[in-house]
Amino acid sequence: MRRIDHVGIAVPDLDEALAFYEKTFGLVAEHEEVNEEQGVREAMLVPADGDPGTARLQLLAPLRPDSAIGKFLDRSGPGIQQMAYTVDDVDETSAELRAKGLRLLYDAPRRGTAGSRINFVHPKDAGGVLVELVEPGGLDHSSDF
Ligand code: MC0
Repeated sequence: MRRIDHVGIAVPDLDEALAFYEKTFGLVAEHEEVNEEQGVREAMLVPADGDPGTARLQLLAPLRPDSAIGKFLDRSGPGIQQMAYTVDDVDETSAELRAKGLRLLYDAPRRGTAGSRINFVHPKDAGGVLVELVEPGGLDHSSDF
């Protein structure tokens, strides 16, 4: 693991959550996108005048009730849904974790935020925390939004 990439928070309404985080904590969106496959509309937030290398806060709103975020909201309500780590090579890290006996959710990495490649460790194998592995894409978040 290189660093904490982002912490993902499930929210019912992305626009309301964006307004709340900006007004309350001074966090602003540097990137926003819809990921149909994951069933989310999401935004990556940073402190307005913060350290550019800081970990991001990700707000995740469901596109459909039967999506991962829709189910999470139903079961637990809004709150922290995932902890994401930056890795150099998601295939390699996934293989290492599988070899340690952890269940990875996907056989092969899928597309994440801003062209990243992602996989997840099942929360039951990681102390009750859904762990996301993120191999960053080539896209600069800020130019994308
Ligand atoms: C479920 N459980 C969790 C959990 N989700 N525990 C901690 N954190 C979570 N987020 C627990 C349940 O409470 C249950 O515990 C057990 O895991 C099995 O639940 P399940 O019925 O299988 O739950 P499902 O159907 O909701 O599936 C959970 C699973 C799913 C993690 C497999 O959410 C999934 O596939 N997630 C990966 C994709 C994802 O999260 N996409 C949205 C973010 P008990 O004790 O009751 O048995 S997209 C994203 O993040 C991208 C855009 C990006 O960053 O680039």
